[in-house]
Amino acid sequence: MQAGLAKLIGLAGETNVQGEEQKKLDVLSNDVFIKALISSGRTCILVSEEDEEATFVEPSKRGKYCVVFDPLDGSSNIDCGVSIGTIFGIYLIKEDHEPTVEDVLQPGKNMLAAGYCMYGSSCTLVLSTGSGVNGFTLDPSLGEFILTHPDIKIPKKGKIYSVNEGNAKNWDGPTTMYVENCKYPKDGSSPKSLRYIGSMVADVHRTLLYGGIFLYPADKKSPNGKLRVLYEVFPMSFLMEQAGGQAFTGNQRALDLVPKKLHERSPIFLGSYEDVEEIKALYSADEK
Ligand code: P6P
Repeated sequence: MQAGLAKLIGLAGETNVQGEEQKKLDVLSNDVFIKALISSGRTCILVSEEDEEATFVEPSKRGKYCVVFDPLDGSSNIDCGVSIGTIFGIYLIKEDHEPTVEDVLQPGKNMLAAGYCMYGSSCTLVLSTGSGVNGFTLDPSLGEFILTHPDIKIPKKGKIYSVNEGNAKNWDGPTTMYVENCKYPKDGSSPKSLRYIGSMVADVHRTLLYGGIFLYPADKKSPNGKLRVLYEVFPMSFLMEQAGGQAFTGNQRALDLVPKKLHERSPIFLGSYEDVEEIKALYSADEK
C-alpha cells in the first residue's frame, strides 16, 4: 500500500510477453509469487502472465499442482489508486511422467481451485475449491484473513452491465444488440447502469456481489478478445459458476474451452445466470 512512498510507482523499463510496459510492482509481485510457490514444495509447473515460458520446478522441490496466475492484474491502474489484484487457478498434474506444457493446457472445468485477491480499500481474497465461493478480508492487526463473505451467491439477474464502450465500433452483431438492449430495453424495463473500472478483479468482484454482467467481447481489432484464458478467463469463470452464475465465450461454456497456448486469449461474457442467458441467445440466433 505504500507503493507511492516506496517510489515503486513507475515503469520497470521492461515489457512482458504481452508487449505491455511492466510496472515495478508487476516485476516484484511476479518474483514473490514464483519464489513462494516453489518454496511451498507443492507445485511443479507455474504459468504467469509476466513470463513467456512456464516455470518447471526442480524435482527436489516438486509437488503435484500447477498454478496459473496473473500476479498483478490491472497494474496500469496502480498510479491512480484503482483496485488491482492477483488472479489464480490450480490444476492437479498427473505425476506419472516428466511435466510438460501439455499438462497445463487443460479445460477450465478441470481446475481444483481458483480465486483472486483484490488490493483496494481492503485486501479481499475470494476463493473456491469447488464447493461454493467464500470471501475473506485481511485484518492487518492480526495478519489473518477473516471469513467476511460466506457462501457468496451471485443474484440471478442484475441491473449493471460492464464493458469498455470505447470498443463499440469494433463489436460484432450480438454484442452490439445486447448492449443496445441494456441501454434501450425493448420490453420497456429500466435501462441497466454501466459500471466499468478497467481492472478485471474490481469489475468481477462488483459483478459477483451485486449481480449483472461483465463483457470483454471479441472485436475487429482483437478477434479473440483481450483477456487470457488460463489466468483470467478460467479462474473468474470457475468462481462465477460456483456462485450460481455462468460464463460464456460467444461460442461455448468458457470452462469447456481447451487452450492450445499458454497466453491464449478468449472473448468472455460472465455474471448473473439470466443476464448471460440473454447474450447466449443472441449468439445462437446469429449462428442460424
Ligand atoms: P481495456 C487490465 O489491463 C486488463 O487485463 C483487465 O484487468 C481489464 O479487465 C482489461 O485489461 C481492461 O482492458 O481494453 O478495457 O482497457
